[in-house]
Amino acid sequence: MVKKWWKEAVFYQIYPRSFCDGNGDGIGDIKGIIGKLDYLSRLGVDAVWLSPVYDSPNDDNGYDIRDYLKIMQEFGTMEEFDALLSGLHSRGMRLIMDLVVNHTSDEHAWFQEAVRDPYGPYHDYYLFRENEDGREPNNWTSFFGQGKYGDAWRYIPENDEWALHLFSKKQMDLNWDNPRMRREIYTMVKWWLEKGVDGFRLDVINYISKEEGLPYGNESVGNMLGYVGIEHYFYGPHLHDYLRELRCMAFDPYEAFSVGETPGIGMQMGKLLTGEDRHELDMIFSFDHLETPGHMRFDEYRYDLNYLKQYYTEWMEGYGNRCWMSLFYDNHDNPRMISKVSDDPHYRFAIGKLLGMIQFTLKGTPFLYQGQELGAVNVPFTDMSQIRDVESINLYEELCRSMSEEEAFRRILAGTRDHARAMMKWQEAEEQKEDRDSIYYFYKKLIALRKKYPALIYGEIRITNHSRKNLFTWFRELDGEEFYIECNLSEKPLTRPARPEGFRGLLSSCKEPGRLMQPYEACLYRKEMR
Ligand code: ISL
Ligand code: CA
Repeated sequence: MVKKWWKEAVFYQIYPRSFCDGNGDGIGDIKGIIGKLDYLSRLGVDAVWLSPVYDSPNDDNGYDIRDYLKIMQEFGTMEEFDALLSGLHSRGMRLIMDLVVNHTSDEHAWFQEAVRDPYGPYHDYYLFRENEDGREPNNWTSFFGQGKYGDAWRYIPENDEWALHLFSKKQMDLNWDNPRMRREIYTMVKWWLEKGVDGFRLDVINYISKEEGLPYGNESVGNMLGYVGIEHYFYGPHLHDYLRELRCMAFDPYEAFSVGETPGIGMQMGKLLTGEDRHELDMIFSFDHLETPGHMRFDEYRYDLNYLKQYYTEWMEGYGNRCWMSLFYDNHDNPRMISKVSDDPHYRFAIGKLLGMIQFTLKGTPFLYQGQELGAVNVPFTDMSQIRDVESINLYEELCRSMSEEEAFRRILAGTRDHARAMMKWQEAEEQKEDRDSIYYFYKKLIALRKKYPALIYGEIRITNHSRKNLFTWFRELDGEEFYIECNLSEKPLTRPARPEGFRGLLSSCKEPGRLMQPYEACLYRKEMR
């Protein structure tokens, strides 16, 4: 197993808008983050993934970039960014930026120029198609649209043509088949690496290569997944080539780290993207564990942790020794995992600790999302007027065409990304820091143990009790050092399995582990060395 800093690191995702407000205008900012660096460092964080802080009109909270080389005014200045970077580095932490290069804002200079001069070089930076019969060039639907035929296309009246946007109508897809465009991206990436940033999280990076000719989408695939056309770009023909080029031209000279956001890619394609000798990505985020099969994010249902066991078992046993996995539950695009499992506040901390135990002792790199270390749960929204997210707002409008407003709101409440975008609760963080039974304290201990024992990072993993419902157990082993982990995945007490010989308790989510495992109890044991 090749050793890498990013395999050993604990990452922490910051969504700047809602992390910490440093100047009192109610919006999180870079100054606020700087003020919390000691908090992060004390928790044991090794690297921060910063969601976009670039100049943006905020149609999609910064995932619509107007200028890659400027800082969003609300978030601060480039001087403050530099101070953030050096503040992290001086504490021994690293910084990875969000790289959003599947699309830019329609307010980006490239797009403006592309529209101004349809015969100029920038026109081919995007995916324009001529208007033929007043109809969209194909039937693709956008992720943030209203599911109507061809709503991934925006009509550009200036030139009587259409432009592709897989996300909001202000997020225009870039044409990765244009080498000049690609070179400009590499130059921009190197500009940030030159500053000293340590790598990138690559937004929807598996969508960048679209099938030639942008063929019509299969409607039955569309009905199944909710999006028409996806089979023509979620794993496009030049994806591997473009990733290799990006790595070789921009990342490698700086030894930059990369983690790709790759919705829908699955384990086998994931292997091709992350195989150690393939020179594409270091890691990916796969999302198939975030909803149980048969459910979508906007369904009201309860998540069964037995599915999480099944998912992780498959990846732990099948991903192989040449790939390295990312481990996460929460991010800025999803409701909180604790709430998916149970909305009963009584179980909040138990579930939070259980999730932490799994995340920090399976084989892979944990990514925390701000607030997860406090056991953050969903927000009790009561009305659409409290919802800010472009995805939810558009979906609500679409749903209201086929159901009552109450029903539509219930669905938005189940899945809205705004659950994760509520302000970080700093008062609560202070309280939890003082409380040895808190989830914060538990996470801090887990992180410390993971740092202390390389077996918890590089050790072989062996899962046991495969077919026992509600029980998830596994061993980690490296150079004779052994650990055993046992988890109750349910709300019911569970007979504790016999403890393997010679193991002694190291950390438990409940005060005194007895004959019965408590609801959602999680324990870590270490083999006594003789
Ligand atoms: O693909 C999807 C559904 O199958 C979407 O959920 C998609 O994966 C997701 O929205 C992509 O997220 C990323 O890109 C978006 C941005 O809004 C998100 O915040 C970002 O994480 C567009 O840039
Ligand atoms: Ca502010």
